[in-house]
Amino acid sequence: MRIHFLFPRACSYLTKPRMRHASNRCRSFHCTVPIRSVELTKVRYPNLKRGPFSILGDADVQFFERLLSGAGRVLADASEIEGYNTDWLKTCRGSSELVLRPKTTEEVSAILNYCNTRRLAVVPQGGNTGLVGGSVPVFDEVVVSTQLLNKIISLDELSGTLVCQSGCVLGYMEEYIADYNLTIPLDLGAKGSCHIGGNIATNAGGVRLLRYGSLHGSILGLEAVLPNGEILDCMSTLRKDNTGYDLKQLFIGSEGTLGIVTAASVLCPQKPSAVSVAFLGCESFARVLDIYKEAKGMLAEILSAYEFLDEASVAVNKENLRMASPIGDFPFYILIETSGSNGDHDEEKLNTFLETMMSSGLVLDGTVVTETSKIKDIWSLRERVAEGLLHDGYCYKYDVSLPQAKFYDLVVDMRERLGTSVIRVVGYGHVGDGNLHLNMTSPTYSPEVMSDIEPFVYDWVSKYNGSISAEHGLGFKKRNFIYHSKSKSAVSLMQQLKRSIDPNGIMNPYKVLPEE
Ligand code: FAD
Ligand code: 2HG
Ligand code: ZN
Repeated sequence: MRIHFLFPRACSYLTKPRMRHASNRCRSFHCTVPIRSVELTKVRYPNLKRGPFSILGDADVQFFERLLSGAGRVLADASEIEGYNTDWLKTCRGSSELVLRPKTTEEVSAILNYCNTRRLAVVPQGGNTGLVGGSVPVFDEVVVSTQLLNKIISLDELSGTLVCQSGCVLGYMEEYIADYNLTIPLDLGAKGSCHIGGNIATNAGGVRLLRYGSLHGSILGLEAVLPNGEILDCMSTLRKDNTGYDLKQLFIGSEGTLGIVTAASVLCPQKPSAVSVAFLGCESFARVLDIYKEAKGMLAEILSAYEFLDEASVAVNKENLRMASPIGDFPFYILIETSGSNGDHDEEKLNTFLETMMSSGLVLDGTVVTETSKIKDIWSLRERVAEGLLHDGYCYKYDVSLPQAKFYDLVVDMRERLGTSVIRVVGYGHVGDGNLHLNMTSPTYSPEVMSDIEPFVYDWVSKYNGSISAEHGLGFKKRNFIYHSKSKSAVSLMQQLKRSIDPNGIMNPYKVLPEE
């Protein structure tokens, strides 16, 4: 048994944000599937009917060209818009003929007002890193991209309140406020491309949720444009405000079905001055949980992330991304991050914890790093699995909440069920949040494999009172399984709300709510 205190080799960090500008296609990831070979969604789902929306005409395009003057604001050329039609996973492809790139809330308002009057369906799109097919058209919806809504509006250093437009790239925001010793309460592998508006619309979780809680707490206010073009001002910067219904919460996690978020105020915590990351190996998932319990007790207030990967996930890094693990081979790996304000204190605590874990035999091997570049290297082992899986071909992706004790049984059951019909079944995720990422891959999309996975996976999760979407949302792919996690009365109220806010149903149709 040994603990290394240095990370022996450098790993590339492809998800590094491209800074100081917010033009943001997801180029940092390498997917092997060419866009044009992605099957059109309307072909893959032949029973799905296009809604009663108008067909885009020349007069519509001319209207938008007058509204959004300047180059690159109205895209109608097929080669320019194919990236906007296809999701990050290369599993959904729409047939939109128009992408609009507004710069101001007023422009968004004029766009939605026009689309509503004309009954043109709309898909809001941020960084297009969503994993449930929510950010791309299903048929020919107009894409409204927030790429140019990318201005930081203000920062109150004392309270840590950052106000910005919704198209700011998360990684850019992080870098911007680091100069003020602040940090963003949200962090995820797609930070180099995803927008804060997309994060809000999906209520993204990520690897800091354990420390800072969800966006329902960190978003102090927001501005959204409703489907009829009306601007909803809920742009509070107050920590406490109990005046009436908290309407902003409706938009957090609404996945573009109720309106377009155009700006937000984000509560940014103090940037921790001391961060350490440990990467540990252990023999079973039961041990992952035992160690978690000990970490909560012994690391307490400095514990900021507790993530796990199984052996099959680390094999993805090795085989598909040529990344090496800094420790030997083990059935399970744990990534623990501590963050605090006193390096000596935190290091002492972490070392005592690790020594206890090693001498008790719970941890079999490990490495600890404190240098920023090495911390990033270790994090990339965890954050790049999603990217590595794409190199296999097609990825069947599930993101579930389960009681922690049952968590890994789903992976075991799925592996047994699918056998050799898939390339691999991997399990990793946010243990501290009870959020498992279960992924299967095959060389190409297989309807047979799909029917072995669904509805089995959803029934399994429902049986243990879990959620079929912990953090990625329902989007297009999971909407018809909403009843596995929500009651009839809850879905019915959601439908009523949707109808009252968007009576013509133009906002992101075919997403979130089930087919009626
Ligand atoms: P998009 O993908 O463009 O859109 C997502 C949804 O939000 C769509 O339904 C879209 O219509 C809607 N939307 C976008 N912008 C707006 C807006 N301004 N107003 C209204 N609706 C809008 N998710 C997690 O929760 N945790 C993770 O740890 C995590 N890690 C990821 C790692 C990788 C490598 C990748 C590729 C994705 C990951 N995701 C994760 C999923 C994804 O990054 C998040 O869902 C992210 O919040 C989406 O932001 P986006 O700007 O890319 O939104
Ligand atoms: C993560 O936590 C993301 O890395 C992506 O939520 C998970 O791709 C996945 O399964
Ligand atoms: Zn995740």
